[in-house]
Amino acid sequence: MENSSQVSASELVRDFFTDDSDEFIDRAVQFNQLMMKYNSAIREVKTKLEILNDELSLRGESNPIESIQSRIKKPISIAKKLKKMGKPLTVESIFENLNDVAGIRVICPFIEDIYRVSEMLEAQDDVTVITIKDYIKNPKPNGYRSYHMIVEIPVFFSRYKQPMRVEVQIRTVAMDFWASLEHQLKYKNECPETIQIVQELKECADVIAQTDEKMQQLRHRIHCDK
Ligand code: 0O2
Repeated sequence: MENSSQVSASELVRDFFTDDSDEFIDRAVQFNQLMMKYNSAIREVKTKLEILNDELSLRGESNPIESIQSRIKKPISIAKKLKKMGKPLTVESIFENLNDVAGIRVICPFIEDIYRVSEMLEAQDDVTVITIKDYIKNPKPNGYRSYHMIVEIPVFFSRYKQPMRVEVQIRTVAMDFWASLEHQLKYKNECPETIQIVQELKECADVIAQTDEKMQQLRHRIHCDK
């Protein structure tokens, strides 16, 4: 039995949460709902990719996908990006202005697998390609290579469907190895070594590009392809 001197949970909540906190909770709920939608979109695109990989494998063709990773952008990174863009920090603004809250990284063995995967994804009825950035044909000056797609897919909820955008980065094992190390530079303070490191990373990127090409040629020769 509740002691009359004890404050009930509902009273405590009522006293603790002011009008301001109602708004805070409302926004937090909206933010969580949006992140749930991005998570659902990731699951849909990931499943599509896994099905394609399984199907090709059953047909006796080599798997074009080595592995798939995914992530939801962290709130701090979302806030930094919106601030940099000069956009408001609201749930509506996240949905309208950011294309990479939901991110999928697809790692392929060979360069030709990257284009095969992207074509198969693009060919699906419910996938709309919003943008493509081909940093393999047009590498960044620092040597970064990868194939980026922003795709939109409808996600079905209990009472409605919503088109959600997902960033898909497709790259070879070697490109991924390079990008992972290079990405660490972003979080390091400049030091006297930085210029030299940037130059050596560019050299590594060039070696990796040649190696990716060579491995693909060798694969063709092993399978006696024309
Ligand atoms: P994080 O921490 O990986 O999320 P946009 O997203 O189109 O508004 P941008 O930068 O024009 O902005 O898009 P782009 O060029 O397609 O790059 C998006 C993502 O690709 C980056 O996300 C990185 O993950 C990756 N990327 C692009 N350039 C480089 C690079 O030079 N080195 C490495 N290691 N990764 C790169 P974020 O949000 O910058 O970072």
